[in-house]
Amino acid sequence: MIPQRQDFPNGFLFGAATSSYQIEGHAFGGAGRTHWDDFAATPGNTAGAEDGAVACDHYHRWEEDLDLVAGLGADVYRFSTSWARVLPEGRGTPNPEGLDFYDRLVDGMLARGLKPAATLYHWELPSPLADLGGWRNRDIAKWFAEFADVLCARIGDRLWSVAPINEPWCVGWLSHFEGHHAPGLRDIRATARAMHHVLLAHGTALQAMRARGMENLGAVCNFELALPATDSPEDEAASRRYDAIFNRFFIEGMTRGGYPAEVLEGFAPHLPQGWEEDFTTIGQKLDWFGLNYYTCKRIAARPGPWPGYAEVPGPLPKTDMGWEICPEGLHDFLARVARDYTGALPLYVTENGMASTSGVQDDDRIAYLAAHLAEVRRAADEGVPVKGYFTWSLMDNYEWALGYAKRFGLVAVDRDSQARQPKASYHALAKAWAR
Ligand code: IFM
Repeated sequence: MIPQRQDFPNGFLFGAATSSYQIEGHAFGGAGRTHWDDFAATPGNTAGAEDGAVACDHYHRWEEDLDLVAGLGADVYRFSTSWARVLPEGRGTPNPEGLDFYDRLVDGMLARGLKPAATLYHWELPSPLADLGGWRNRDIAKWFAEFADVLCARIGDRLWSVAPINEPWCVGWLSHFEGHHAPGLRDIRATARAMHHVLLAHGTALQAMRARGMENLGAVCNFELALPATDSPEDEAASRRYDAIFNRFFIEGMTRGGYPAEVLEGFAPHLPQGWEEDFTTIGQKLDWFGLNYYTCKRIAARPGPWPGYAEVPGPLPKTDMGWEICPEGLHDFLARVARDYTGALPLYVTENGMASTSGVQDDDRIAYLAAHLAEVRRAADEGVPVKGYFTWSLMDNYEWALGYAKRFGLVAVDRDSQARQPKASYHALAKAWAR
């Protein structure tokens, strides 16, 4: 059974999360081209060459979608804003339709009693900025702060919280080292620069928002429990390297003013000149910290160049992503982040959920959510300052390189008619979150 609202500390917030490119329909409303449009248009990069041109048509159906969030009993709705919808060229003249859209959306949340929790960037880089090197170009920190300023001049007065960038690991490593996400590079120098510039842009955007007097500004990183495939010293060292790249690089940049030695082993020759001087900007004050958590990974040593590891299959039941279901990892990360990095700062689980093929009778998703919420509750009971939980995702949507086949939603979306149908998990959460 899903733990109930009353099982959590007073004032604990529940919500659902989505992102702009995954649901809005980027062909609508004068949005500019993004590097995801380019990536998807290149054969072999996304399942069925699918892209976010139409997605869930949220651009036109946002009122119905916000009604669904409200019907869930949610307190807060985590959404993201598309840089290319607001600034089609990435810089310069804003798209009035784009700003109007986010203005309506935020007012729509407030009208339904939902707190708007914005993420400024959830991966749709404007193509004209990609042409200039995208995240490899240090100037992106300036461009991103300009975007933050233009957007927040319009809606910043009504946002409950803001995080500049969703999952820096995906923006940096997954997209520039593994090549699975746009821009699809496999290049260590590009990766080192992108990962550093993501943090720099996080800092400049926070500065721009603070200059506007905005509050409740945070950061959202993803975490994966790294487990050595065997107890050999080689596998243990490999899993420490995985942990340092995935789980430590970004949070240590933000909170400790440096990078883990295990990452510098590979990155030192490739980081941009003067990177050590950037931590004053990167280490801006945070009001909260968000953790996205889905799974654990088994890591084995592999011969070859740094980082010298490979993921190997583990024994636990898996979601439709092939990800092992490992709920205690969520508890462990909440406790670890508070203990090692953020102390008394409020923590939020900003994403957690599963892809499933079970359609609207998604008992597997109910079990997944129940198990993970129980771990959040365990952490809260132990005194970890976790203050809220968002599930990913409100509705089935564009799962990036995997297209529309991977279904994370509490609400099913018919790909032809765009009809929304709440699943059993939606009803179960609505019952658990009732006030
Ligand atoms: O769909 C993604 C989301 O965009 C970022 N976090 C993980 C989700 C599931 O893969």
